[in-house]
Amino acid sequence: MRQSRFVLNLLLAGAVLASVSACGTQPTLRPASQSAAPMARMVKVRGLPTDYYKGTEGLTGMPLVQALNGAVAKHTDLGYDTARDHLFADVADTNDDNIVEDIYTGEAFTGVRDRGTASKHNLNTEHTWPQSLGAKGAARSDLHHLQSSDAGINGSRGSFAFGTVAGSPTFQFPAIDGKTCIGEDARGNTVCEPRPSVRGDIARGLLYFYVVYGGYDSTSLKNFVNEVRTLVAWHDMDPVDAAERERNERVWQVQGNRNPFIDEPSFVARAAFNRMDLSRPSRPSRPR
Ligand SMILES: [Ca+2]
Ligand SMILES: [Ca+2]
Repeated sequence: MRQSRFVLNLLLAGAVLASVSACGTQPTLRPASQSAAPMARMVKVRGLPTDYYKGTEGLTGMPLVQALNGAVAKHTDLGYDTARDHLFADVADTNDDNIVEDIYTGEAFTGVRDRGTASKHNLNTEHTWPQSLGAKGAARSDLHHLQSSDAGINGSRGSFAFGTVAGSPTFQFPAIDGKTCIGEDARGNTVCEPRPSVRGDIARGLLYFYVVYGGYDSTSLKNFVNEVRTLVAWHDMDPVDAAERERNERVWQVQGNRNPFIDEPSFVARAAFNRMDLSRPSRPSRPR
């Protein structure tokens, strides 16, 4: 694959200690207009049962988060092996061409059909909410926050929060659209700033994770409290597209629950994550 070789060369050139300026990937994506859309505007979404979000009408803030938890938390725990097979076979390959991209660079890997063929390409499973911060048990296998990633880049990201790199990146990975950087944010915390076209996807996966697992005692909100403002901004900058909707349908088909922020983007603004006290005890409950 010409594109694959091109990106690989870029990676080899770029995955070094960087001496250039900040990540610098000014978003060129159009701002979303749907954030302020009222619930009444909700469009008909393929596969979405008409009463799936029943009980969320008129709610905002933490009451909305708790109602969404009630709607989406219950799902089938596929187990880690089966979940990863689905990730590489269909969830991350929404156009069914057996080509799966690395989330952070867009590098294309051909002939990927399951976790075994993914592994041959050094492609592994990125937990956008780190395992060390609570993606354990059912959460470890929850496809809504899992992404395909080159093992090396996955390792470089480690368990750093997502955010905006302010100074010179420590690492940068050139991508097919911009680059993914790791470096310090304006407060001196090390963060990962992904390429622009996946920022919204990652944000919506993490907001889902908070809704479903935020109430677990084993879930650490250490990253989330620092990254949530950025995630909300990324949700607006990188709106839901057709491929992301198709991904949501495929997760729904295999694990039986949906990401509400893909189905109805205005839930993000209504939840008012920016103003929510994430540390208070009335966090969402454990899935039943
Ligand atoms: Ca594909
Ligand atoms: Ca996107």
